[in-house]
Amino acid sequence: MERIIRQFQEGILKDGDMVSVKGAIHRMKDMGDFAFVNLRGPRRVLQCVWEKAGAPAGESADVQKDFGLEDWVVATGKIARDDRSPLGFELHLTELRKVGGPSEKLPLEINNDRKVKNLKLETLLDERVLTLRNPRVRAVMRVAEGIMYGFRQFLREEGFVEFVPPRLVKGGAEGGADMFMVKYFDQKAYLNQSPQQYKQAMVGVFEKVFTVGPVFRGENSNTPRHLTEFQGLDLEMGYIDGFEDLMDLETRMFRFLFELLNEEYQPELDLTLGKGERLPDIGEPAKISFADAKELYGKMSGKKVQDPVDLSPEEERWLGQYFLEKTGSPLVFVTHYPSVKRPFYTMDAPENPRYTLSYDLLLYGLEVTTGGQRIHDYEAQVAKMKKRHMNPEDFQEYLAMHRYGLPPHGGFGLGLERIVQKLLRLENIREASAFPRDRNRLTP
Ligand code: AMO
Repeated sequence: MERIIRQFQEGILKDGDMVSVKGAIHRMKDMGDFAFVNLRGPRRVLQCVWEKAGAPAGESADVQKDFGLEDWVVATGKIARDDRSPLGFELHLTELRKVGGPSEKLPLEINNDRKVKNLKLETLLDERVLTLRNPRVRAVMRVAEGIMYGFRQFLREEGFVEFVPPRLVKGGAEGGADMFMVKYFDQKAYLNQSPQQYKQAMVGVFEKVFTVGPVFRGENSNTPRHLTEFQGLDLEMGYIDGFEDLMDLETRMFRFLFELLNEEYQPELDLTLGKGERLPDIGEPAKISFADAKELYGKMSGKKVQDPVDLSPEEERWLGQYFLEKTGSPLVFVTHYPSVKRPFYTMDAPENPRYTLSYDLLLYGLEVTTGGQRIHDYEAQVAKMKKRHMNPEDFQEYLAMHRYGLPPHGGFGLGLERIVQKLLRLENIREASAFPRDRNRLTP
C-alpha cells in the first residue's frame, strides 16, 4: 500500500489507474448505494469504496455480509482522485480477495480511536496484539523506530561503529544491585543492567562506538517511568577533551533526531501529537550544575530541598519547566552530579572531588540520559575502587582494558522509551513499549 500511495503522490499513478493493494479491513460503513471499506496498510489507512450496483457477478452486493473487520485482503480497484481525502485519492473496488482473518469475535473496537484512548492501561497492554494495530497506538512504536534509526544514522555519520554486547554476564558494572539472576548450566549468571563495561572496552578497539539493545533492571517499584527491560541507546567515545564534548554531541544528536522525525514521520506526529504539530527547535539547552540546580529550586519554588545528593522527579519536572520557559528548549543538562551517586567508573572533578565530570539530560523535565567522562587510567581506577571499599581483585575483568591502556573517553546512555514518552506526552512509559515488562508483567 505504501508504494502505491507514494507513486500516486509522485504522479506515477493517476486517476483511473487500476491497482492492487494489501491490507486489513479496518472499518466498514454502509452508505446505501455503496459501502466504505477502509483498508489498513502498514502505515496508513486507505479509504475504499464498494459500489453495490457494480459488484462483480457471483459476489454479494453486501460487502459487510461477506467480509468482517480484521479480514486480511488483497483489493483491486481504480484510483479515484479526491482532494478531500488525506491521501489525495480513494480506491473504487472491483475485487476483494480474502487471504486471512479472525477466528473469533474481536474483543475490542480497535478502529475506534476514542475508545482505545479511554481503555484502562491494563487492557491496552493485555490486548497488545490487537491494540498495537490501532493507528494511533502503532504510530507511537513507529516514532520509537524512528529514534533508533536516527540514532544509528547520526552516529554512523559521526564515525561511530555499532557493536553488540553480551546480555548474559557474570556481574554488573553499575554497582551490581537490581540484576536478574538466571540459571546458567551449573553456575549463576545475570542479565546485564548496562553495556557499560563493553562499550568502554570497545573504545580501545574502534575509538567511537555505539550499541542499541535491551537493558535489564530489577526495578521493584511500579512507577510511570521505569521498566524492567528497556532499550538502551548507548555510546562511548575516545579522545574527548572533557564531558562538554559529550553534551555538544548529544545536543546535535537531538537536533538531528527532531528534524528527522519532523521530516520523515509526519503521519505519526499528526496521529500522536495532533494534526500539523511538530517537534520544537532544540535551541540552546541550559547547562546548570547539580549544586546550582538544587539551590535554584529551593530559592524559586520556596520548597525544602529533600535529597541533597539526588534530584527528585518533582525537582526534575520543575527544572524542565523553568528552563523551557527561559530558553525555549525542551532539554536541560544538569552537570557535576555528586560522586556518591555515580558509579565507580565516573571521573571526579579535579577541583572538587565531591562532584563528578558527569551529567544527566532532562527532556521535558524527565531524566533521559546519564553521561560523563570515565576514569581511563588504571591506577586512578584502582584507587577509586579502594576508596569505595571495593576489592579490585573482584573487578579484574573490568580492569583489563585499563591494564592494557585506554585513551581519555566518555559516553552516555539513553532510555528509548523515556524519550518516546516525553516527546509524545504519554502518561506512562509502558505506552512507549510494544510489549512492556515490569514488576507484574511478563506477557504478552
Ligand atoms: P543510567 O542507569 O542512568 O546510566 O541509565 C541510562 C538511561 O536509561 C534510562 N533508564 C530507564 N528507562 C526505563 N526504565 C528503567 N528502569 C530505566 N533505568 C534507566 C534512563 C537513563 O537516563 N551506564 C550508564 C550510562 C552511561 O553513563 O553511559 C547508565 O546505565 O533514560
